[in-house]
Amino acid sequence: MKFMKGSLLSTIFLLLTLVVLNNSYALTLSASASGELIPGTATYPNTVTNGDFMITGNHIATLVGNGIDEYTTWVFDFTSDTDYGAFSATDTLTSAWLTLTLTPKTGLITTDSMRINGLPVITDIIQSLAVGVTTTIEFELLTYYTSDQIMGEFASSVLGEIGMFYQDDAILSFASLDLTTAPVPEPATMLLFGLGILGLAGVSRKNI
Ligand SMILES: [Ca+2]
Ligand SMILES: [Ca+2]
Repeated sequence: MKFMKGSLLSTIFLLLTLVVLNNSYALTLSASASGELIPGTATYPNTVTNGDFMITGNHIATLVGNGIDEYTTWVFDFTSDTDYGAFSATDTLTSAWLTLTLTPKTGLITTDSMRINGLPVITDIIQSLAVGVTTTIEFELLTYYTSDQIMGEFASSVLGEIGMFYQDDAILSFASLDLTTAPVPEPATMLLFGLGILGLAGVSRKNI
């Protein structure tokens, strides 16, 4: 009975250790884009390149780069993250944390929206921002999209890149996205687990 108790405690300890080890394998990939608070301007159909952001106008609002009635696109490129090689598009995301610094330029910010390319628009956290004030907002994209939706864009077109779209009454000067995947058992952890079991078996044999 005494041995049984010891063995049980060892097993619990081993399992707890594995939980801790597993958690340490959660991966976060980060990508960012940045540009000037006041970009250059152009006349439609010309576009404005503002650092990592591309600004496009339209045939009605032909002044491009003033932050009024225009589209901003950019790409989050995760391929240069040092953990990119260990990251798999088939993993499940536990977080997709977006940070956006933007300056609304007209009262029509109340109709603005953003999205990951091909996914539904996000509007609620943008539309009440103050005009003329540079604001940084941060939020969890998993509130709006599923892990599969985000990873679908991550894997489609160019692997490791997520295309973004914003319209239409603000200048974007910074954006970043941190993708965190669920921890998964690694071969090293499984080996440790196997050794642990062997160790327990050894202890029990000695005690018998
Ligand atoms: Ca414009
Ligand atoms: Ca608008």
